[in-house]
Amino acid sequence: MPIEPAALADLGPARRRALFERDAGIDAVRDDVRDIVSRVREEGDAALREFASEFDGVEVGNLDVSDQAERAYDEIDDDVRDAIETAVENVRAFHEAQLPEDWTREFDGRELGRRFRPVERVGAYVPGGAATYPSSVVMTVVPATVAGVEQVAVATPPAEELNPVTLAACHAAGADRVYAAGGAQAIAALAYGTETVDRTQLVVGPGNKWVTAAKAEVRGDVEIDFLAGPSEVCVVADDTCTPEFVAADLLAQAEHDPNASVVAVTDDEATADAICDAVAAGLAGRERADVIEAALDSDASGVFHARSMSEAVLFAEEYAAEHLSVQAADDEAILERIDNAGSVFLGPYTPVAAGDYATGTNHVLPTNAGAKVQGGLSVDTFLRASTVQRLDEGALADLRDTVTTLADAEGLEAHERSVDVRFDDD
Ligand code: HSO
Ligand code: ZN
Repeated sequence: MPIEPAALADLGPARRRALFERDAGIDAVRDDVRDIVSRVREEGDAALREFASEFDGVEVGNLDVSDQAERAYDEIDDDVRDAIETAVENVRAFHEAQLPEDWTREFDGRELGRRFRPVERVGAYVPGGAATYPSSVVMTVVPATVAGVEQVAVATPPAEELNPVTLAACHAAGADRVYAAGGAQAIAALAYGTETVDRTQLVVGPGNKWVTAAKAEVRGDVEIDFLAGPSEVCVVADDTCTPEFVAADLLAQAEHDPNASVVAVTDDEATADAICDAVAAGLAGRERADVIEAALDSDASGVFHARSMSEAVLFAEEYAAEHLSVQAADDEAILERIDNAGSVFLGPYTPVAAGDYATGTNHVLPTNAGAKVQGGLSVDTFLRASTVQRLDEGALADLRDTVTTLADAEGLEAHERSVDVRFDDD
């Protein structure tokens, strides 16, 4: 179906809901996912094997395939290995720059500080199946190792023959374990452990609606990064954009998943028409045209024209996309006015795909408007901050009245006493 431009002003409430309260099909699979998660919890490896046979059509022998990673690394094509290494290097450099330093400062005689320590055991989900995602290995494992995580496990869907590039990326990025487990069942295994899969403390990574629903299900029993479901992009463009570039970025994210959401918004009607034409022209000949068409067909996707750039910006802000691309003359000024975005791509030569693979920024980002409250995967995801304090006698004396008064107000007399006992006058 050809994609038609629509005026933002004409969008009815149902369409606005589909755009702004999109859930990428996650709600609809929650019940099924709950069953899968509890089966893995109860039956462990046996459930993983059964689901592999049912969903992936694979009879899995060994669930732990860690020993295949190094061999795959040695055997893949040199150019692919080099590309993985470049991506690892760029992602490592950007994430090393994020490493916080422990600090201590004096606040009116009180010595206060923060120190950062890595989580010990992390599980990273790496999608597979219809498409394979060695890049997601890099995006999850490298930041974890930069943070100093001791044990990083990767789970990726089983296959008759596991994708060698994904395995090689596990080795290059420094994964300690690799499991052949996919979908909701893999998330359950990482969250609760099985005979083969070590229980982890934090589960991260992108996934389809089942994986994302499973992360929502196990949240609470295990820490998760955030919900990183099917891909999204919002392009804000003006009449200086190259419509073919905008269309190419929409088609690229649409090819991830039939539940992907892709939108472009512009203040110029002719530009909206040109983007639609370029989408139609660009669709022809795409290998994954069926997936792309399904994504374009969604009510959460579309090409829109606004009456002004201010209206376009308000739309983008409300949409809160996983990826925001600004292809307009005054991109910095537009960026200045948008707070809600997982990762921002400025200018005509910054396709989202560059960040997907190799600029160094992370491609595991919040979807479904999660960007309103959350940033993407980073070194911080894998660190916890403790606070530290030391008072000398004088500093405690300065604070004595405040603490004892508040303790008294709360009726906690032993708290009061624990301060007073330290003074001779008591
Ligand atoms: N755009 C996806 C990441 C990805 N793209 C992986 C290509 N490979 C979600 O940010
Ligand atoms: Zn992508």
